[in-house]
Amino acid sequence: MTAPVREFMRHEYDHCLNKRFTAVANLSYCSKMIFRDDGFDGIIIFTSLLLQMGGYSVKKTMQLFASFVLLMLGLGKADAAYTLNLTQGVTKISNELYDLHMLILWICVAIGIAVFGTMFYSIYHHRKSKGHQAAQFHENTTVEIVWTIIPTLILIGMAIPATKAVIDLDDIEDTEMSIKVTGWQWKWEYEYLDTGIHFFSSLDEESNQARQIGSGIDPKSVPNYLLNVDKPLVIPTKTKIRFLFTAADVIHSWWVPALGWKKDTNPGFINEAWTYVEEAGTYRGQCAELCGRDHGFMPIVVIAKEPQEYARWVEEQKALATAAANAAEQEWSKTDLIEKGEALYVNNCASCHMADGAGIDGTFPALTGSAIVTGDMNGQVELMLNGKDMMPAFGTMFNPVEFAAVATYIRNGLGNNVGDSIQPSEIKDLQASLAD
Ligand code: HEC
Ligand SMILES: [Cu+2]
Repeated sequence: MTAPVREFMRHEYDHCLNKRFTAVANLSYCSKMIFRDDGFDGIIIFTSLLLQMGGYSVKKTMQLFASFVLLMLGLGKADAAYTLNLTQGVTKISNELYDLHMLILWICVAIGIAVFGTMFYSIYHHRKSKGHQAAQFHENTTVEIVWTIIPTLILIGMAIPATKAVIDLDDIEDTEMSIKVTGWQWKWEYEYLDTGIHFFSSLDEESNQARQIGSGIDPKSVPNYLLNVDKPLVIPTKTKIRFLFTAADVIHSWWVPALGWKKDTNPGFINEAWTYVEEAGTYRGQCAELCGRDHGFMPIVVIAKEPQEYARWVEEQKALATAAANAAEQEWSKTDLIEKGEALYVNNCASCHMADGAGIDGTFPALTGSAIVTGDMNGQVELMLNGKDMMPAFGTMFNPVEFAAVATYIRNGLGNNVGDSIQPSEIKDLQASLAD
């Protein structure tokens, strides 16, 4: 903001505060936050004029309205979480949508002012007490043609940019890479179709612990509470990326506000979208479809990296995949499996079977003392591989080591004491037969 405008504004604020302003005015004072270079000068001067009018003529109502406008502007700029407007986002399409939104908003504001202005003007100036008489005509062809043509032109004027934006939203031509996103109760699966990178992304451990009833952990002490994941989706900046969306159980919806759109993920369907992120950064979102008990606990984190850094990340992931494949070939001790399995259980099974394995009566069976868990290993492994009703299929969700670890843990933890274990190499063969 330019210095004269800043000066003008400060004067206006002080002026207002000296007058009859009370709590609302003090709140509107927050909007001093807009004393930044953000191109809001015009709106600010306009609002100040309103304030001035408020001070001198129409008094209270106008003052309240003016301070409310300032309040919105002020808080909006001061804290992104409380902004009332659409976020501008960080992608080509989000900016286009934002511009469209602002254009339509201002058209509506202009229409509103014109229509209500005329109306209030007429009501006030042509009132009966002044001796005005109602005109007694109807059916005026010229007026009817005018009030049909003008709105039609306005609608066409709005439809042109809107159609362009909708077409751009669907334009998945020339994408440079594709990522398949699958919604699960309650996590996200990401498959990079070009490099074969594949992982699941669930609520981070800290949020997960804090959210448990009676955890005693203050959610405010957890950074990005319920908006953080164990493994974020990493994408390159300045690259046109195609997303394919589907779901494995119920309908979910993948929503990262900074990307500008939200897509439903439906079982049996594939939806498409694309993005082109301009700036490196961390962008957070959530599942936006009511998808069951833990709907509120499936956040999304997208980390956009510069292309070279992204390439480095891809190499790291490939190395990790090789290491995991090697680990699956090794012989694992029962103790190591149980230790690894416990952490995996907390993140992947406890939301249904409960942290202590007690389940929820009538919905999720207890694993403690379960006939399947204490029975034949093959029966339990088969159920975990293929799933059953509400029990998700973990066949592809875990790598062989992870699968063997959880399978071993539930038999030797949660109050069970079966004593046996299963090797990752056996799981690997079972998974391979699943893929056929
Ligand atoms: C979305 C909720 C959900 C999650 C998450 C889940 N399960 Fe289940 N699980 C179920 C349901 C429901 C059943 C009952 C299935 C049936 O018999 O129809 C079940 C059954 C089981 C059974 C058989 C128990 C019995 O006595 O019938 C085992 C074993 C099991 N789950 C293990 C696991 C493991 C291990 C995990 C984590 C890797 C897990 N489940 C994650 C919902 C879940
Ligand atoms: Cu969901």
